Amino acid sequence: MSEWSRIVFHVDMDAFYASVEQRDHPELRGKPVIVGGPSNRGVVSTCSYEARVFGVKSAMPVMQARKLCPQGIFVPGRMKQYAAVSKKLMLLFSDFAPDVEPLSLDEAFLEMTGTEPLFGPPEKTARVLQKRVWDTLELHCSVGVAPNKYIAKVASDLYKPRGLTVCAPGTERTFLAPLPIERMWGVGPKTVPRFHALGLTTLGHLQSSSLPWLEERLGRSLANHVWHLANGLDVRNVQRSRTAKSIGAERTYDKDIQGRPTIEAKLLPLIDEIAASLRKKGFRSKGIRLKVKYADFTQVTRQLKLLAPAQTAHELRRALGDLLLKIDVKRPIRLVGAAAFDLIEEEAPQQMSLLDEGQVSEQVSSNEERGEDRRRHEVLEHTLDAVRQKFGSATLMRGDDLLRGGRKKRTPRFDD
Ligand code: TTP
Ligand code: MG
Repeated sequence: MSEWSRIVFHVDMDAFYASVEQRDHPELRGKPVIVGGPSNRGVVSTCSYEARVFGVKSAMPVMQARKLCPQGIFVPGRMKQYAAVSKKLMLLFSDFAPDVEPLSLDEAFLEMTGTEPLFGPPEKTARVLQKRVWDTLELHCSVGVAPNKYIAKVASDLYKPRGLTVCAPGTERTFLAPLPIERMWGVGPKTVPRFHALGLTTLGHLQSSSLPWLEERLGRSLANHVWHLANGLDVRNVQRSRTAKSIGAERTYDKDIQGRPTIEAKLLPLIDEIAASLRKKGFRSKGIRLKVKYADFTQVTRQLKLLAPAQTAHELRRALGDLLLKIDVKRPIRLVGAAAFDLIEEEAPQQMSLLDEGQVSEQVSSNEERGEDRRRHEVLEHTLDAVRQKFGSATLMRGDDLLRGGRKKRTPRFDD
């Protein structure tokens, strides 16, 4: 059996913005590339490792970087491109891990616990991941492999670029002991002197201090934080990506459709799909969007903010019913789509919001009535999810689905 009861990867791209520039502009490869504002007044975002040997660093004024590295090639940043690369990167990570927690554009935690039977030992998997990142994106990354998030994050940064650093279970304290106090999470340049004044310059010093002694000198909260981490104790979970911005569904039809009843009928299964996906992923949506592409390929979208964050088909249907009033349903339509956006995690406290500007006026009704109605439908639809999961999706149909099957002529309506 494996010695690893928990495996966390932290992956961080090497000289991210600068490497993307070198990748996209081959003439920059092997050169000291400094990404920063176009004027001398800006600061350096990052620089290639070739520029780092001159002492150039992130957040340094461009003026200073020019002095340190006169031969440096200064390029303005292209945020859109970095964001696009980041998206591909995070997608690639999700091939390896069920839970990916992005920390910024170029770094993420991957929960790798339980992946050994599939991928083999974590060190080997980390190498495969590095190779996959290179083969797919032509970029290098460094990986930290550890039994928890804190150590994984420290590890990925230790031997850059192209580093692979493993801290095996049972070696946490010896791994951390020699590291300087600056490696502690949450200890910035302003706090470092407080530790130094107490003679604490390494994580090992924290390990050999007693918790009450630290609490007395640093306060309870900071003392507990640093003592636990220095001893390699970190139980925080990798939080699944919150990058989902919207959940949508759309269909293109062989024959154009038109008229409100037909469009409503076509929207119903899409709404069910979106609502089920919201519940499955643990989101509520604060906005809903309707998209229609007409036969002549012109596209119209209409959206509104919801009175309260929603995750039932019932609520989405009402909102989309309001949005349908805002489009021309008489013109032939080739595509209909809907999307829930502005997503929040399910646990987030729910508040009845006041109407936002631009909200459809028909939504105004008694908040209390709506709240009760919403809760009833949530319970109902969650129950349907559970029954469907257990007995299959054909087990339960809404009344309108049954009607559709039974009496062909009747078209289901949103207000059924
Ligand atoms: P980092 O991962 O901190 O830096 P890096 O990827 O450039 O270099 P390495 O990890 O190999 O040390 O940050 C990721 C990107 O975030 C970086 O490419 C540019 C941007 N960034 C800034 O814009 N300003 C900053 O002060 C820092 C630190 C980063
Ligand atoms: Mg980086």
